[in-house]
Amino acid sequence: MSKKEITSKIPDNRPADRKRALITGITGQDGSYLAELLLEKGYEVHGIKRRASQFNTDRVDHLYQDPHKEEVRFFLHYGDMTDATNLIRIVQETKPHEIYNLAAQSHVQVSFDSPEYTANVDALGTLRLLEAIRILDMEEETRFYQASTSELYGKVQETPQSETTPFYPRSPYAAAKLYAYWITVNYREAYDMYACNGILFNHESPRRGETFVTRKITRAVARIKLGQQEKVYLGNLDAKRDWGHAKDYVEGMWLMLQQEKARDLVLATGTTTSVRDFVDMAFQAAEINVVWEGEDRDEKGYDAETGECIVEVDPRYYRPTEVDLLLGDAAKARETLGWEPRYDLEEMAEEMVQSDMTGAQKKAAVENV
Ligand code: NDP
Ligand code: GDR
Repeated sequence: MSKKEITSKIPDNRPADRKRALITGITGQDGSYLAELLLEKGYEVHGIKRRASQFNTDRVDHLYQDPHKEEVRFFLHYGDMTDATNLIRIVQETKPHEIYNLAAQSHVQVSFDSPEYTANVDALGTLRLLEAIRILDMEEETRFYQASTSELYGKVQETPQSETTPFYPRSPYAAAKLYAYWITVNYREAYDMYACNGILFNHESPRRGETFVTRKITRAVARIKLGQQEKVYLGNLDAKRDWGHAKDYVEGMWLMLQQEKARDLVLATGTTTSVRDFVDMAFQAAEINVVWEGEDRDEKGYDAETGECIVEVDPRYYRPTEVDLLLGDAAKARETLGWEPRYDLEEMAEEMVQSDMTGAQKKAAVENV
């Protein structure tokens, strides 16, 4: 056996006509749903995972296939968006027809603490991957999807926001994603690549990271309901977001790579909701009466009767510059892809609360053993 055969994880007997996809960020919320979707469609799916001191593949563990068996279609490769040679090797070995670049330091608030790292991963990481395709002469055979974001709109210029709305980034995260957006457009124009941006508005699910606001809220609802937590501290309750379900959005990503011509498209629900209203929705799903404190005490009916407070504003969660209002117009995606979101927000809030309730119960059961 040659050294090459030992280090490569990919069997050489794979069918040549099978579609191959490479997903960066496969261990994240969107990566895990996209991997499920592509496997269902018959793809061979390759994903990049980071080395960590503990297992970090929870979201895709159910997709794991024993590499010793025949007909394996799911592969994970160690890698990092900051490591160009590693990316080149993975692209070379996997020879993907489609690359979905979902890897990112994706937390807006964290990007104010780690701006340089965020730029390295989110902006330069995208460049590294595009260059890998070019260095390997794969421009004609490989299609590229870039996970762009409604954060690009930032400071409100107009609503609803569409493909023609000017960008005004309001965080190091958004500024890095702005570079990634334009370098994707530039590689499409300069090298005739099929490369496109999905400008996706916020999308959530039970798999959403625990520190994003919807999940932070639904997790707190579950823990408060079960008596494991007393209250939840939040930042700006007036921010409004166009929240959809991640399952709908990964389908849009796939559709964007199946068109005749690459184009940049907005995916959004067309409805916006404040953080405050999402709090109400989530607590209602668990039949808990919300009691507010802090800045909202007077205005929002602090419950003097019970005296309990379960939601409090803590300015430490305020951002140096905030994106006040996101509301997307996905008419172009509807028209060109036939894409429509299927989930509504209330339904999703309920699903998230239920899932967090199950998780909290399981954890309590384990701790009580
Ligand atoms: P997550 O934060 O859940 O997942 C991010 C993924 O990127 C994880 O797999 C993470 O790995 C990986 N990652 C982070 N840093 C690196 C690195 N240096 N090298 C390799 N991989 C890395 O994000 P989502 O799934 O929610 O979002 C997917 C993409 O879509 C992101 O690019 C995000 O910015 C963008 N986006 C998300 C929206 C949303 O509402 N969810 C809306 C618009 C855009 P690990 O698990 O090891 O941390
Ligand atoms: P966002 O998501 O910044 O829109 O980025 P997040 O859920 O972090 O914040 C949404 C809004 O809620 C306000 N907020 C809080 N946010 C957090 N995280 N924690 C709090 O306690 C809290 N209290 C109020 C925020 O100020 C903000 O206005 C997400 C990410 O997935 C990005 O990667 C993606 O590009 C965009 O969505 C579209």
